[in-house]
Amino acid sequence: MSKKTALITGIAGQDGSYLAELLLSKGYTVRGTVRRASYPHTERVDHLLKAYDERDPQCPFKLMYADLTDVSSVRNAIEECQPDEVYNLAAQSHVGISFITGESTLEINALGPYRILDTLRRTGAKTRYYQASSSEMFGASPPPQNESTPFLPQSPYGVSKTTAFYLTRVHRVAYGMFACNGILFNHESPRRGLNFVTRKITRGIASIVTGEMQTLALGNLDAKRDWGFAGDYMEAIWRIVQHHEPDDFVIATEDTHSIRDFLKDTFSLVDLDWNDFVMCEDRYKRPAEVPALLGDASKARRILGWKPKTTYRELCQMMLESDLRAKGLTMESARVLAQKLRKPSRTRAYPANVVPMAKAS
Ligand code: NAP
Ligand code: G4F
Repeated sequence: MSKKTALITGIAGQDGSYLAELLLSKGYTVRGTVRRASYPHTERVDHLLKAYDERDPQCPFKLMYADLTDVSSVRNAIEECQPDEVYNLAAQSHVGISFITGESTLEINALGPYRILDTLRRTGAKTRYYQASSSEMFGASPPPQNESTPFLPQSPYGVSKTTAFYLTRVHRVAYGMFACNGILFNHESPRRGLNFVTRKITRGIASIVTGEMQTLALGNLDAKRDWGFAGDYMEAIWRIVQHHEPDDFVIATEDTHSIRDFLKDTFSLVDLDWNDFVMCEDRYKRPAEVPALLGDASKARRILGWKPKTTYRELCQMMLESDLRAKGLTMESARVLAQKLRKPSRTRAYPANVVPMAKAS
């Protein structure tokens, strides 16, 4: 078993929680950063907080405060835990919101990694650094995308991640640091944030089935994404950091589906037709879109021996089951409830500002 210490920034996020579980299972001492404002919202890691006694100085799992916009907190975190590996997962991770909060997105996502890298460089320690880079950097570059595909970011988020990608490379090339990028395509789970499209849909279905919601408002349904399971992807990033030399890797399923497909494939699990429940609203459309993402992860397969275990269909099922379970339902009981919601014809009266998808062009 390893005796390494890992520092995970953004540990209370989707990926941070799965990575913490993985590293603890490998015998790591795990330290994770949360922001002051996140502290009461640690649902994704509460099971780990309960399992370990934080008062014990040797406790393998502890949270600490740090904010990537506050360099002194970044330095404190690194000095205090002296990590062998830093996994920088913290970010303003919502692409749509980055069009509204562009400045803070750049501050957190681009300057934040710089602050960590600069601190690590100054310590002179042999710490390995992982940067959570994103397929959003490919932007308008047509699929399939791999490590040689040009970056054409379409959003402030994409630009922030592209900057961080190059800052990571620069620290590797200029200072010989072990600094690597995982270019991860979309990965989802029952722990996905509520305002990302997959979770919005599966949670929406659960609320529709229980009668708490009648309709689900979404934006562009034509975009295509290469969706994998977050748990599988954490194994990939651990392998990137264990590789004998620092490098950049695309991590993807090599399978792509549109939002429309995801709607069809999840609503049909409870025998409903998504066209009866989904509205298209302009406020959920973005000023610029990434039309199609499909990763070519052959380098990771070849060099890291990594491939995803969970299929797209299993992911749809896993996410919907979890959201139904939170409402005390199983897939079977949801199907029974859903029977009453089936529409013989689409004759509903819609509010003036929304267009039923079946009628939208
Ligand atoms: P997430 O659930 O949004 O988690 C991000 C975490 O970062 C949150 O816990 C958040 O804390 C924290 N954070 C935000 N601003 C911060 C700041 N100023 N200082 C310190 N922490 C801050 O995102 P995720 O899906 O787990 O993604 C993890 C990383 O991978 C992100 O960098 C994301 O951009 C990147 N990525 C994700 C995907 C994907 O499909 N999931 C794909 C490619 C790359 P709060 O709870 O306080 O907001
Ligand atoms: O679920 P999304 O918000 O994910 P997006 O924009 O692809 O970003 C995610 O994946 C990136 C990797 O490529 C990460 F770097 C990033 O941190 C994040 O995890 O949107 C997916 C698609 C988009 O085309 C969006 O326009 O769904 C479309 N969409 C349609 N209606 C919607 C909605 N997206 C959201 N969030 N909400 C909607 O109502």
